[in-house]
Amino acid sequence: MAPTADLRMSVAVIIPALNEAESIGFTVRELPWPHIHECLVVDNGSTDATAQVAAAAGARVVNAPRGYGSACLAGVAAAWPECDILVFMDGDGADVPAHLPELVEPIERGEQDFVIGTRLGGDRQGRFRQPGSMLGSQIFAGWFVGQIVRLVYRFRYTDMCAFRAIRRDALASLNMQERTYGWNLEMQIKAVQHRLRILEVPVSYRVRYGGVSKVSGDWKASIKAATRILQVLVRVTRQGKQ
Ligand SMILES: Nc1nc2c(ncn2[C@@H]2O[C@H](COP(=O)(O)OP(=O)(O)OP(=O)(O)O)[C@@H](O)[C@H]2O)c(=O)[nH]1
Ligand SMILES: [Mg+2]
Repeated sequence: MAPTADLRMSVAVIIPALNEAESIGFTVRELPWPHIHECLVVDNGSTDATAQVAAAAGARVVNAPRGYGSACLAGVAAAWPECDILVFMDGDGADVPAHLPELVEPIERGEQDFVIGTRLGGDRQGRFRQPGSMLGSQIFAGWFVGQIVRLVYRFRYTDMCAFRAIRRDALASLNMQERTYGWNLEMQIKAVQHRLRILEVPVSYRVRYGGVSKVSGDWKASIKAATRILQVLVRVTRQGKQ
């Protein structure tokens, strides 16, 4: 990617949200608005007032077919053309959007193409991980995947944090395929395969603001997500760069 500094890059924040009426208003309002051009909340079939609450808080709401990856892809497609940095984060209030400038600025300075949060930064730089915000299985999954990617590609991730920023043209070059929970991992592996300049930044992480977990709090959904993540790990590493 072009190693040029462009301090006028526009940022779109993309938030996949499924039945997050209790949290999405807080999440959207908490964004550091002076740093962003627009916020897209991607709703796919919420049966609560997610869309209305998000719109009232200042987001543009778009709809997508079911699935976390489908929601992210729909957000990418809908982002205004002038937005050249895309930030992804969850809609449950767990991510701390005050860190957004730290994710975005290395890209604006032309130093990185992909900057990903890690929730395992301990209390480095005043970061915190609220007790109960991450299950042991989530920490293990990030570690395990990090080890496999390191063995295959000699690049070490410590987490599969959903809070991340990427140059829009770099993301387009990855040709993302995943429509469900493997989306985050597919992006990480393909970023390494495509030799993007990648930086992990420690971020804080909280217990969700309200509402019900779609993944970690439900063991059936957790098994489904873990299976999907493993499938993506095998598929994307076996296929190699495409
Ligand atoms: N659009 C869309 N969003 C989804 C879907 N599944 C989950 N989400 C959103 O993806 C984000 C992550 O899901 P969570 O339920 O927070 O998963 P989690 O972080 O493992 O669980 P918690 O520990 O409760 O936070 C949230 O913003 C969800 O609303 C989906 O199928 N479509
Ligand atoms: Mg969550």
